[in-house]
Amino acid sequence: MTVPVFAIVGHPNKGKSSIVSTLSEDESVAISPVPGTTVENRHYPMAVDGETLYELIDTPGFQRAREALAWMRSHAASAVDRPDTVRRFVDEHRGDARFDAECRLLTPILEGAGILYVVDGSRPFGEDYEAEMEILRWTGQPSLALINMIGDGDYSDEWHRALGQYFRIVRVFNAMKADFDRRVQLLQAFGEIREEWREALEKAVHILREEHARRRSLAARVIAEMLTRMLSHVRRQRLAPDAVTGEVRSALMEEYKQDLAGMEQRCREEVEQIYNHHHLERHEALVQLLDEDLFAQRTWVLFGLTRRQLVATGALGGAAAGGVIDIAVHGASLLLGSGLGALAGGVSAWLTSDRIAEVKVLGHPLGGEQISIGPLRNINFPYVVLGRALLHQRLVEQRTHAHRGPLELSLQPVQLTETVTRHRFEKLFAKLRKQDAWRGDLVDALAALIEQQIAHA
Ligand SMILES: Nc1nc2c(ncn2[C@@H]2O[C@H](COP(=O)(O)OP(=O)(O)O)[C@@H](O)[C@H]2O)c(=O)[nH]1
Ligand SMILES: [Mg+2]
Repeated sequence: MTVPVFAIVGHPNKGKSSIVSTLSEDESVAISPVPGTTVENRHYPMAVDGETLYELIDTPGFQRAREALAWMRSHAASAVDRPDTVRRFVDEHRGDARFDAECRLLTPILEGAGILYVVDGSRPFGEDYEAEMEILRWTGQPSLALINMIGDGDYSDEWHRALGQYFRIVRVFNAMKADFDRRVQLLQAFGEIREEWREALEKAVHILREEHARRRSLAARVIAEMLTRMLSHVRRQRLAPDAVTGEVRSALMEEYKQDLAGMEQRCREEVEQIYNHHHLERHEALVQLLDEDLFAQRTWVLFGLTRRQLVATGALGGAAAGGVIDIAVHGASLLLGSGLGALAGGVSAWLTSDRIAEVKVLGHPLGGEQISIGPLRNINFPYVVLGRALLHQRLVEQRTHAHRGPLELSLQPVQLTETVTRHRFEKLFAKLRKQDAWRGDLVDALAALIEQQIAHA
């Protein structure tokens, strides 16, 4: 099957490279507010598992369309002659600096690439564009027009009318915001412009859909593995005979927290890789919420469960069974039947970020003592981490590769809204807290639950 190839053409600075970047999922495409940034044709294949589904060619923008058209008009004998006249134009002006852009962008089209003509629908239509569209029509190649909305204005109606005279298919496509479904719709439209590409593009859509689901499943697994690792994390340190226990203990607790924060960072990187985002900037003002310290109170208020939710989840019951409640202090009142109120009060210390895991002083196998922190006992912690991970996954999935700069936090934090769901998670968290060795079945179950959450978001 021949791989469909599309040349993205248009005026300078109308978002051509942005569209190429989004459709090829390639963040290396040069995008810039400076016109003339793209000076050479570049080929960007969209490949899944090594198989190229389609290829996009980023081209420089038209520079002298009117002059070029004037030349062609004066050299074409009849309409039949038009594609050959364009060819002659390119042949005769190769190496002529004046028509460098025109020659470059027309070459792949004359070699059989489909045309994607890009305009900015936030700016008015102007006569300059007519020469560009006319030249493209002269090539006789199948074509489609895309209206990219860069600014706030909306001239899409007049653009639709103008483009409709030259292109059979005209679509509005926002390179920056296009979600997965939009991209798929566009590929389907590509399939309409040339019959022999239809099959290849239908197949591409099918593969991309599968890939979309596969990525969600992979991301869910990465998140599940991170949570599992966190829940069973332990750090130990031998106490020197003259050490001040309190100091060693706070230093070790700092390290323990850093371990957890590091696991979260690695999880994010892995999720970003899954979505072909290899150089995503995350450490900027807009990411505040995600980059804010995992243990900051604000983070916990936003992502963690409330005490009421935790009670409804059954987490507190599980906590009591897991020995989280200090029985020596609170056990008595429990036995005296003061009920859930007292239970919740006793557990409250474990709901906030400053009580993460149990700290014990134990004998060291080689003599003396050691401090041990972990495994993780905090009931709310996995929900905080899960909420942050789900939000991050969603932002990364929705982000087009044309989007440069830091991740933007335009969404509400993700919370598990249904009690039933929280209950399911809680059961797994409880089991994971108790596991002595890595239990694949629990990780699988957790990954499946997370995948459901991602799908329902
Ligand atoms: N807000 C917004 N800006 C865009 C969009 N598409 C492109 N731009 C910006 O417009 C400028 C030119 O984009 P680029 O893709 O390099 O255009 P090209 O010269 O046609 O290849 C860059 O600053 C882009 O960030 C869009 O859909 N929305
Ligand atoms: Mg460009």
